[in-house]
Amino acid sequence: MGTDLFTFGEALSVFISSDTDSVMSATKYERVTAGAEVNVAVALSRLGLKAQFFSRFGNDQLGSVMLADIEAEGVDTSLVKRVDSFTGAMVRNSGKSQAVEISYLRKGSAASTIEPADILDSYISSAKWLHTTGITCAISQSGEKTVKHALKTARELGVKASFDLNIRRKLWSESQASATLAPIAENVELLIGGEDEFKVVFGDSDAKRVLAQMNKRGCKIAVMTKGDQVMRYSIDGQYDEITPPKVVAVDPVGSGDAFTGGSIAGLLSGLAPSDALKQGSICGALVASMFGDWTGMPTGSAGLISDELSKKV
Ligand code: KDG
Repeated sequence: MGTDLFTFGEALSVFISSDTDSVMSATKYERVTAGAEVNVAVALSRLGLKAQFFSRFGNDQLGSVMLADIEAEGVDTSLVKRVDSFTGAMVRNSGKSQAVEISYLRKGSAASTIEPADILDSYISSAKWLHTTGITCAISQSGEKTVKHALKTARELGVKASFDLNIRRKLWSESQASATLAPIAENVELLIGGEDEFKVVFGDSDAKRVLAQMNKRGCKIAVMTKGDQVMRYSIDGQYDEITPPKVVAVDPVGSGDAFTGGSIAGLLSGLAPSDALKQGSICGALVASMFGDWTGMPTGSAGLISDELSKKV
């Protein structure tokens, strides 16, 4: 049976300090499951589409509980491999009273051993859309090779793909990110990056200029986000902007993935690209208004949020 989305990457257990807003003083933590690609898979599933997530998880309890969390969201994890390693994690403060500071426990993790042979052509050919990110390129060389392999396969098979630059500065330097990601960020249906990420990868944060350049590189829909501020985009050379809905932002982590997931779902459901991006921006704002990477992600059907919700937000 086919799926709407196939995506892969590293899922993490995120430990968020709950008694104080600093890892330096906290003694209590809440654990949630997250990770950029799995967040996108959950977004599509919440909107009533079929999403399949692949990764390598360790043979450990964290791996088991995270898989249970992802499956509880209706995401298909049947292709996942369990390997003799540990499942990655991230520790952070809540960000209620100060900036979010993160630490990773992921170098050498199970997911960092993902390799091209893990992604069979049939995983991609049975999907309508492939989503990948720069994070998988940063976690290991085999991760980078796997992203390149999957995007190439999608192109050969005529499956639409998206790529989110998603630079994680704790995983690699800006010069490494630029050298690796610039050649990958081309010929995809949807390219997403933050203003600062375009600056790092392409040396240019002038939205009109750099987004037009992305269209010329074969990225049909190129989007430049800037947190909760105006989002700039260019579709086949046509530049425009969207002002995201205003919400009380509680936890912005995960909102970019909700934007991406909401936009992909809209595109798959047949919305015009600008309307799909508007739906994405509503999803992103709602996720930022609640704690956790996907807690605030709205539900919907056939890839669409309800009319009521889109009018209300
Ligand atoms: O996009 C949200 C992610 O940043 C978060 O879930 C953790 O995947 C993550 C990462 O690599 O930082």
